[in-house]
Amino acid sequence: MRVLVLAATLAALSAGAALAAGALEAVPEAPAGSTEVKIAKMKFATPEVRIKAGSAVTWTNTEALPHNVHFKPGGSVDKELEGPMLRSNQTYSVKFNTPGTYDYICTPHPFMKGKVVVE
Ligand SMILES: [Cu+2]
Repeated sequence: MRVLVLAATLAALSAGAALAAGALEAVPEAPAGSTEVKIAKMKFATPEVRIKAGSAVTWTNTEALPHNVHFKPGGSVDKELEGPMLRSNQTYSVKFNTPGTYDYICTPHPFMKGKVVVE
């Protein structure tokens, strides 16, 4: 019985941790199975990607002009996330914990738009 109570407590704690992490979070490295979106010619080459909750998207800037990925609050975005400017061949990864639709732009080029649909 004590083991069961402990297991339930641990489950509750990890659920709390997932909530604390928010709907989306930057991760330091591209996790295995991360979906890649290339940035080229002032565009997100795959403007809409579909992933499963708990997986990640990794953006790679393939051109000399710096770009970033910027999620503003609204829709499924519960907290603003503005990625660093990426130089050529730099990457940025975001993990999506909650199903929903996440729109983003590039901060200096707001006409660059993309969307991550999390199922
Ligand atoms: Cu840009």
